[in-house]
Order: sequence, then C-alpha cells, then structure tokens
Amino acid sequence: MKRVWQECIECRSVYDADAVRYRCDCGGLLEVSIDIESLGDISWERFRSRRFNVWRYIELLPFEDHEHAVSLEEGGTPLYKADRLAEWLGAKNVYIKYEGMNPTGSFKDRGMCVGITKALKLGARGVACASTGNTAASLAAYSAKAGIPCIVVVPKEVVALGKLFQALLYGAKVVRLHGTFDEALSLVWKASEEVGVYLLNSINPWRLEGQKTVAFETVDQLGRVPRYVVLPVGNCGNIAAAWKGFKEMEMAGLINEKPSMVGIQSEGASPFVDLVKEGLETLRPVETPKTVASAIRIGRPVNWKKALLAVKESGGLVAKVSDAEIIQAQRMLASLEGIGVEPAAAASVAGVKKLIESGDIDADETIVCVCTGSMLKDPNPELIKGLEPTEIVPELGLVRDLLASLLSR
Ligand code: AN7
Repeated sequence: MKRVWQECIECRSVYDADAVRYRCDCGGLLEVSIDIESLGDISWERFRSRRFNVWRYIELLPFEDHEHAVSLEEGGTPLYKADRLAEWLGAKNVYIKYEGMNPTGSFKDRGMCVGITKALKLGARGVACASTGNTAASLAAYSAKAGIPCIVVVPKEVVALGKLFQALLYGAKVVRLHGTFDEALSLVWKASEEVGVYLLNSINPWRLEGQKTVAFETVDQLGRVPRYVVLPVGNCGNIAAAWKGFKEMEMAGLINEKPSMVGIQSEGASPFVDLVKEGLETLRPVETPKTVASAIRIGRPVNWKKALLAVKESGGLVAKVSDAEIIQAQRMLASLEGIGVEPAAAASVAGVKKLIESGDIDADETIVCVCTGSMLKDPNPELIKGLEPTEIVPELGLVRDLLASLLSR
C-alpha cells in the first residue's frame, strides 16, 4: 500500500488522506504527500510502456491504481519545439507545452480528473467551484462524466464566451456573480464547508496532484530537465503544482537537477509578482484586477505561499507584462508556429521576451513555456482587432489579384 496523507506546508501538521478540509487548523495551506521512498520500482522505461496521459505516472499519483479514475484522457499534450518563435524571442531552444490540447482545452483537466476521482472516493454528493472560466469548464465536464451534480460560480463581467458555453453545455448549474472572482471564491468556499459540497478550486490539494504531471511529461518528452519552466500565474496553484512534480521526480531518482520556475502575471493583476519583487512579507491584494487575460484576472491568489516557495526554492523569477505585450505574443506564437493559445497562456511567452531583453533569462539555455489554454475559448473582439478579414464582392478579377499577390511577395 502506498502511504498518502495531507500535510500543512507551514506547521507540518498531518491529516488523514480522507479528511475533507482545505486548510490546516493553523490556517496554512495543505499539500498531499506520498511516501516516495517506499514506492519501489519506478523508472522512465516503466512509465513509457503505458499510454501517454496523466495516468502514465500512477506511482507518483495519490491513488493505488486508476481503475476507478474519472478520465477523459487528459494530459499527454504536445511539447513543440518552437524555432521560429525562438528567433523572435532572441533565444536558442524554446519549447511550448501546449495544454490547450486537453479534453476541455486547458491544463485544468489534469487536476480535475484527480479531483473528481477523489470526490467520488469521498462519497461527495455535489461539487462546486468559483472560476475565471477554465476551472468551470473543466469541472463541468468531469462532473458530467462522473454523474455528479455541479455548480460553477463565475464573475459576471469577465468570462470568455467559449468557457461559459462549455460549462453550460456540459450541464453545470452556471451562476454569474455580480462581483470579482476573488469574492466568488471566498463565498463558494464558505458555503461549501457549511453545506458539505466538495470544493474543487486549487485550494483543494488533490487538484494540484493531477496538475503536477505537466512536469513529468515535460521531462518525459524532452528527455532532460529544461533550465527554465515558465507559467502564467493567477491563483498561484499551477506553478506550485509543477514545482512539486519536479521535486518528486528528484526524490524518486528520475532526475538529478531541477529547473528555475518562472511566474508571469499581467500588469493589471500582479499581486504575486509584486510580492516577490518587493520582498513583501504578505500578499498585497489587488481589489479590482484588470487584464485582457481574463483567466488570470485574480487579485487575491489563495495559493500564494505555495507559489512563493516554488519561486524561492527553484531560484526562479517573476515578471509582469502588459495587455499589448500579451496580445503581441499571442499573435507571434500563432502566426510563427501555428499554436493558438488564449491570452493568459500567451503571457508566458510575453514574459520570456521581457526576461530575455532584461538579461534575467539566459537566452542560450532551454526554455519551456507552459501555454495553459486554447485560443478557441476566447474569441473576444479586442483580440481580433487589427486582424479583420478583407471584404470583397464576388468577382474573379479581385480573387485573381489576391491570389497573385501571394506569389509576387
Ligand atoms: C489559461 O479557471 O483560476 O495560477 O478559475 O485558466 O493555477 O490559477 C484559471 C487560471 C493560467 C492560472 N492560465 O493558473 C480559473 C482559473 C489559464 C488559466 C491560469 C489559469 P493558477
């Protein structure tokens, strides 16, 4: 039997794996721990004899097996070598881990399969989340697959239409709160505990267990450890999850070095970047976060302490980027590489550009950008501006001239 428990990242108090709680008695964040030393035979060969998805790494996941896993074949996403983008960035070896290829089009599916599987094991009769959109879409899909009722609460103004449609179509009860994401999370969290609904935001450490597999896959695909792993940061869960993945691979003897974790936020929603840059003792929340990257329009990230550890322990970096820089990165990635990502995901590329220009990232080293969501989620007019199609009447001459212009360039 694999030994699995929950542990406070601050006071190290230990809780049973089946205790339903989202914080330690001391208020600290909880993480799921696995006794990695006792796992016995784990190797890349063993992993690679299995299908390429989240469950390939079952030894490092907090379940005995995946017989009862609620799965839509999440994970197993492409790692693209992006040479034309690298040239634009002024770098040598740039890879895109394209999480838009997950079942609902974002990295959230990695965590939600584990989160919903855990919910069923615990006998949960209902699940809920607050969301800027992707968590809602993912939870709606996995609760549909599991046949468990689900409520998702999103902020009224700022959710991408594609994500809203996903949650509705998958059959969740979708609630638009007249307030911010941060208000939604705080209310849904309190109410979940009061009525005994299972909360599946990233404050739930089981979600992050699935999300850590992005680190396993990156090394599996690259065949080595990159120097930098760059992620967009919102509620601060994913960068912490990826870092946990690298640490566990090292503990398991699968790697013998680790990357620097690089966290990127938008200028209008950068409480975490400010915390790191200014060396603050505690988070200074942003009351009304604003950015075109609606997925990361978050002012009070609940997992900031975990993300801070990830950046500190890994000798990592942070940067903030403007909306214009995000949109430019989104366009370059799409038009140079054929990889279409949503604005939050493009923030990682925009951040790399900035950190190479400032000399903080060594452009000769290997850089992996985790691009967390698909472009199809967010066809917002602000993102289309300047890319509009050419309009013509149905005349052969016009079409002929247009086609000929392709050859005369
Ligand atoms: C595309 O869906 O918080 O730092 O409610 O959708 O782990 O929060 C989304 C976050 C990055 C940030 N990229 O990850 C939600 C939500 C995309 C995202 C993030 C999100 P975290």
